[in-house]
Amino acid sequence: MTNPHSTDYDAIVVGAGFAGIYQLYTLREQLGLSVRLFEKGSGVGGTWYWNKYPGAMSDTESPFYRYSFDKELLQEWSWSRKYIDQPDILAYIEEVVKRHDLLKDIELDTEIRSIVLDESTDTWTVTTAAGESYTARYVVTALGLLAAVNVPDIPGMDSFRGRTVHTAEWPDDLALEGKRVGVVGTGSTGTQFIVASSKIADHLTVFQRNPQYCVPSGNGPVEPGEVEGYKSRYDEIWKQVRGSQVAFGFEESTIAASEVTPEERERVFEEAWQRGNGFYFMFGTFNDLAVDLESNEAAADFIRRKIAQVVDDPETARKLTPTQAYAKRPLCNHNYYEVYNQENVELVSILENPIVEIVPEGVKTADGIVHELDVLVFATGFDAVDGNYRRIDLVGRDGITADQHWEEAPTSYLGIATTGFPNLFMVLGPNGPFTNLVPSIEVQVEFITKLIDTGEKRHVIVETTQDVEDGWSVICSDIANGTVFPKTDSWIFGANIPGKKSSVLFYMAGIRSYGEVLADVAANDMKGFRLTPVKQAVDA
Ligand code: FAD
Ligand code: NA7
Repeated sequence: MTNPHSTDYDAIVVGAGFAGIYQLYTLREQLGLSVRLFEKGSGVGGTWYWNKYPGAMSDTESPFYRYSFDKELLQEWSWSRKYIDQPDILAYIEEVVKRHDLLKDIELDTEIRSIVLDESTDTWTVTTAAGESYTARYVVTALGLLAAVNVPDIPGMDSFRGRTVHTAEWPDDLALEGKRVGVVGTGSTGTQFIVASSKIADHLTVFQRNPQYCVPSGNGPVEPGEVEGYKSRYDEIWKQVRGSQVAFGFEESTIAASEVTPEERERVFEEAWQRGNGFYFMFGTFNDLAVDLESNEAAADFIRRKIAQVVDDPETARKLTPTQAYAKRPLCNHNYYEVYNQENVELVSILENPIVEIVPEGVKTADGIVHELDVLVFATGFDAVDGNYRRIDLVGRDGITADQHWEEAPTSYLGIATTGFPNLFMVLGPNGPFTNLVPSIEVQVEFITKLIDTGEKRHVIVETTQDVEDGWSVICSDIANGTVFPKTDSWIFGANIPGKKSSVLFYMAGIRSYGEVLADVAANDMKGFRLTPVKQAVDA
């Protein structure tokens, strides 16, 4: 141990999803630090531990939704469908934990309530919900960017006689067979749930606020030899992924929709529709759908026409058809619009006919109808990015809390560090990369490991400063404002939570550009980080 101050652990990690697990691994195995990871769930897996709703799956294609660091596991672990379902992702994460013997350093069922800096010793005290406190010189928060659940406040919620559940808190004992189910929300989660539950439930009522664009996923069994093909190419695959923009394993298009004929646009969109995948549709077809409103409208128009073709009832098709720009996180699903041709599925537009209250029998809408239900599901998303940070007492220099520091907006340097919080690093903090997330998690964890290694080897405290953080915020805002994404309200800007100030929450220039920034920081003596000598312990 290089620091004269004695602490319980060198480093504490909070959160046992993809991010925290890899961080525990690198700090322990590469730096040889003593590390404790605290996780409030009863198991590891993060997102994939909590989200057990019917239909829960990744919409990143299977080969690319996994770690790259364990080369042996890449060869051993197989998959049978184009996309991996939640149980398989969870089993995969559990296998990683098992084979690297990580569980011995993980404390499950332990919610962290506060993380407080002691400036006299530059150490952090981390306190659990049970009131136990631990100290460490470094803290890595891997709290999840889509993990703090958002449940709307609707009058009469408590009066409902059936069961109410948020998709990210799906209980093991809730079966939908033979039930009348209602679902509020038609985002990525909602559409997955709708497709799956429409096959199980007796009757499904979908309460849709803003309709979204959804393209086919192309899901299905893998072709013979497909998995082996990927396995033989993993080195080049990860190089391509980290050298791309959205890290989804395909080459982004270099052709602008604005530069080709309408016929060519139609051909390319149709090909992408047949291929499947939301990010592919937005970034693999043309390079300007996310930055040029006219090109974006061409894609939107194509999807609208598909909805009209697929959905039999014109009134249902009208309600399902978005009019806004195609500018939220792109969705994909297998046979989503087809579901609305089923007799047991009913669509209620709560934009036109709002929910007024929940009553014992179900959901009452403004037209006076009570939609009778046994189960009411909220697929209403998350207080994204900073949500979990606001739910703990995170106190840095001068007693300033993260909440106070982020009063105007959650900000950071590189999505990793924020001013006044020395030796505390975030994975997927505010203004980190907007991509397929496991590759970006790996990039960030590896960089945080370098920062901590710098602290250890040079006996310095590592922290960022306000001017540097402000500079990164400007870069992120400029990039985001050059895209079409601010044209709609969504969690990408924190605009889905009532009362939350809308702000830029992501670095939208892609993983390649992000990696280049990190490489430049590292090559220039950790540019943007202040490195100050560790204080000597009073009684050392
Ligand atoms: P998480 O997996 O969210 O883990 C955070 C952990 O921190 C949780 O286990 C939580 O319990 C714990 N925690 C939080 N606060 C505390 C506390 N105070 N004390 C103790 N523990 C705490 N991303 C993609 O790239 N592709 C996809 O296809 C995709 N699909 C998704 C589908 C769903 C339904 C959801 C919800 C998300 C999806 N995501 C997807 C995003 C996904 O969250 C990330 O890909 C990734 O799993 C995030 O890993 P993480 O470790 O950063 O966070
Ligand atoms: P999203 O994308 O935030 O979607 C939430 C959905 O819930 C969306 O349709 C919302 O409608 C709807 N919603 C939210 N609040 C309300 C209220 N108060 N009333 C009615 N409807 C509401 O969350 P997801 O979980 O689907 O996806 C988030 C990410 O996690 C996703 O990218 C995946 O990676 C997993 P709105 O559009 O706001 O009108």
